Amino acid sequence: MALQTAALLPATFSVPKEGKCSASFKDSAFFGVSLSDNVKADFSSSALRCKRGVTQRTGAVRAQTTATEGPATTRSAMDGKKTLRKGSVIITGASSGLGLATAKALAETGKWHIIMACRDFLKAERAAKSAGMSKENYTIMHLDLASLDSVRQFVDSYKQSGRPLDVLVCNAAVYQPTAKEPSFTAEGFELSVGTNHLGHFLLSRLLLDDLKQSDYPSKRLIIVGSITGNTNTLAGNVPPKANLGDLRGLAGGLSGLNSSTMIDGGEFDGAKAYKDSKVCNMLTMQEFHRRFHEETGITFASLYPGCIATTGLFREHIPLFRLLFPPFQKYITKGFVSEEEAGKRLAQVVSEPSLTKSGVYWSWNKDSASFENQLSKEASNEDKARKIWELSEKLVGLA
Ligand code: NDP
Ligand code: PMR
Repeated sequence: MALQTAALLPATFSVPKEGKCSASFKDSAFFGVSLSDNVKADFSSSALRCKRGVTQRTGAVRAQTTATEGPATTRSAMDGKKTLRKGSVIITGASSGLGLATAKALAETGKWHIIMACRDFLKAERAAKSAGMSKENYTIMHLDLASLDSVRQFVDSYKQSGRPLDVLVCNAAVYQPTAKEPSFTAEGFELSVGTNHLGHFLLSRLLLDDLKQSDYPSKRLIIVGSITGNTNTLAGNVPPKANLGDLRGLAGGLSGLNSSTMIDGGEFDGAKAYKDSKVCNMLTMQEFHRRFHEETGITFASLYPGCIATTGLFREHIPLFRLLFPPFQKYITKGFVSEEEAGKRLAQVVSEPSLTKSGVYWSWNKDSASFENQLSKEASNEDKARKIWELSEKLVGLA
């Protein structure tokens, strides 16, 4: 297998020490660009494409019955000891991959009630069942991040449920590497940035007050990031690279009408749009930290959980990629992690008392120990973070 996958590596690339990158790529045979451009043409019909305006799933908003919970600690009548109530955590996109594995890991502790915020209610229900999660540990609520109306409805339903909010995990994402044409959210934003960044931006802004009010010992807002948005790594230098430019496309609304569908104003590229959205996720986490950490005590964090090469994220990639990507990551880059391991990592960021530092981008070394990682220049640019915040506020109707 190692031999097979070795043949997929680009003809030349240099790996600097500790993966810090100044890599050069030439003639990348499969995982890079040249071959995949040819193969893309053959397989693109298998991609699940949404056309403009039809991304919003129909289906009524449904929520299981929820119970109001009391203060974070109650004194037991028997022995006078303080006991901590179950924490309430919302996880977006908990119907598969990292979100599901995290929900499962937290449910197994018995210390958390997980609100699975998902666009496909039945898929989420089946996923929770097959993961062996018991009913009393989770609630499924409908959320389609590709519709700002749906985000607002979700927030209203959550507030009405009377449940406290202790941790919010912005995990859901879409990745459209083979798309030749852009698709759009209900409001007409390019789908990847619209879902991964703008949907989550509105969600977290609207739920910030609920987090603020939580009396849980540690309240957290976690936005999942990725190595591929960080150009200070080898993975982040695989073309197309993330680059937000001067944000002219974002300022124009990413609609493709009077502006580009890409944040930097360039030609549509689905893989780049995803990586750009991850940069927005990591910048948003830092902007939250600067604006609200001191005042609210909320821990804001992001992370790269490892390369979980088996998840549904790659569902729109060509079949050959899906076949070879897991062994490539396992045996060549050694960046592979199982869904279970990645779920445990994100569960640590949710609940570990040692991971309360705010403004941090967590990663794990090969012994699975967490460490504070360095973000690329662009993914830590304060000026860009502030501008993205302000432009995003306008796009989602908060300013
Ligand atoms: P999956 O595709 O398995 O999970 C993505 C989840 O997002 C699914 O539950 C999906 O729902 C949900 N989702 C997609 N669109 C929407 C929407 N419009 N509204 C609500 N939910 C939506 O991928 P992963 O588990 O791999 O990805 C999870 C996170 O991990 C992402 O943020 C990704 O960027 C990040 N990540 C992944 C890495 C990897 O190697 N896989 C590496 C680094 C970061 P549905 O089930 O209905 O499709
Ligand atoms: Mg990458 C240490 C090397 C490393 C790591 C950790 C990843 C993670 N990747 C690495 C290296 C390489 N990748 C190299 C050398 C190549 C060229 C052969 C390569 C290619 C590649 C492709 C085509 N890698 C990819 C793709 C994708 O389509 C994935 C992507 O970019 O999705 C946005 C991907 C990924 N590589 C990773 C990770 C974690 C991904 C999934 C990205 C994410 O979720 O952000």
